[in-house]
Amino acid sequence: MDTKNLILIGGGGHCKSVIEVAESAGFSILGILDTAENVGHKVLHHTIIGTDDEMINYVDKALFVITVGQIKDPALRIKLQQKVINCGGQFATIIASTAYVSKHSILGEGTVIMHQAVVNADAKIGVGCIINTFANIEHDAVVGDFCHISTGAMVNGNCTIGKGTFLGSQSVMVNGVNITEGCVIAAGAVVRKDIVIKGVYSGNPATLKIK
Ligand code: JB2
Repeated sequence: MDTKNLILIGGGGHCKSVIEVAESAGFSILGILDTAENVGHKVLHHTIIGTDDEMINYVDKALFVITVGQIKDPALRIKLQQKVINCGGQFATIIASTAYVSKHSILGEGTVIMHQAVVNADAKIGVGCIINTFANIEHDAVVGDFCHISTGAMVNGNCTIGKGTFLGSQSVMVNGVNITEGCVIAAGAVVRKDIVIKGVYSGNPATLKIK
């Protein structure tokens, strides 16, 4: 198998951003899988070549990446990642040409580091994460599986983020704070102390809005 070939799962807005990233990193996109009504449509210069039922046809030809995005809830990304695994598929881990990723950091499979993001020394990023454009993951931070760290978010040194949490654009975690699993942190929120109850948080300091 040519590990520079990719099949993208999901052909919406997030897929466009991942195409930019993947091509900058030297990958070739064989095609996109989406829902039946979208087969044959184009996403930028690439074609939706089939549905998820056709994953099996590509396991020995390409690596996969989930390009359905994630605002709030990672359930669909988790389901699709599992479907790829069940077919025997393998995932690409993609780093944009303009991102900086420390050689002392660890990235999980299927994670995409978007343009201009930074992952600093000894940071650990789980599987299936989106580290979006201009996000900053500082030294020793730990990001759980299937998190989306949105555009321009700041995860400072020694922070930890539980599985499936969404960190909104330009939100900030001050040094060393922890956020539990499955939270939604609104754009611009400033997390100043540990968040231990799953929920939706916003403001500065970030406070619980919805449990
Ligand atoms: O089960 C599915 C499935 N369900 C929806 N399998 C596959 N392969 N694809 C699926 N989709 C497809 O995901 C939809 O048909 C559609 O083409 C795509 C979702 O596109 P949309 O543009 O609505 O959202 P997105 O997930 O690509 O992007 C969201 O998240 C990003 C992080 C948007 O909110 C973006 O603005 C955001 N940057």
